[in-house]
Amino acid sequence: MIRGVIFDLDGVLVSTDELHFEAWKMLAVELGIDKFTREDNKKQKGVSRMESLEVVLSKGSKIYSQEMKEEFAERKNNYYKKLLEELDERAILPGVTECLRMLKSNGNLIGIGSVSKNAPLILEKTGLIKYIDKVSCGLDITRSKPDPEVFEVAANKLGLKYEDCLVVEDSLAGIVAGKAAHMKTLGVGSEYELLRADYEATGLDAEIDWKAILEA
Ligand code: B16
Ligand code: MG
Repeated sequence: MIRGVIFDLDGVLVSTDELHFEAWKMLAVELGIDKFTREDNKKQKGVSRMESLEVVLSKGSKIYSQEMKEEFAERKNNYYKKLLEELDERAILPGVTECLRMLKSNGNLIGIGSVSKNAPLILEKTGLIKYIDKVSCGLDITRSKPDPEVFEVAANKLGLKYEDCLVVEDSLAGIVAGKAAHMKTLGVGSEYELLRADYEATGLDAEIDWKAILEA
């Protein structure tokens, strides 16, 4: 029986994955890297800021010091935060609000499991925070997905056993992390068929048999 649902944020509840791509693209251009594409961006889903930077740098040929890499990551985050200034409820993906309301009225606890350090800001700006019982994000963890830490922290904060939680994710790293935490997984998004989750859907606006998932 599922008692808590732990949602990834970027790409599941909000469309901020597009803004991440724009900000990384700006940095790539500045570094003279013109081969960074949307296909590369898929590898950045659910992984930490520094790991995402490595994906960008792997498309160029220069070697940089740790200090320079930290400056690049900070620069990208500043671009990203600038883009987040415009963020509001319009960034909430289709079906999300209805889904969160349904889970609340069903008595389920709702958590966030995001490796983003900007997760609290995004939840505030979109107004989604009012549906969320506990947030586990990049500020709470030392290891990013596919390590299960972010979901374990979420379940611990919710006071739930791991096996009583469902993880909703759009990235392979996130599904692997959810399984490693011994949680059930629902894969959503355009690549859901590649995620090998326990359940799958094109998005939270799709036909999902929540009764069967929650009572399994
Ligand atoms: P930040 P999620 C992840 O969020 C993104 O998918 C990933 O692309 C990003 O690198 C990571 O957050 C770190 O984000 O730079 O804001 O700390 O999908 O786990 O909600
Ligand atoms: Mg995601």
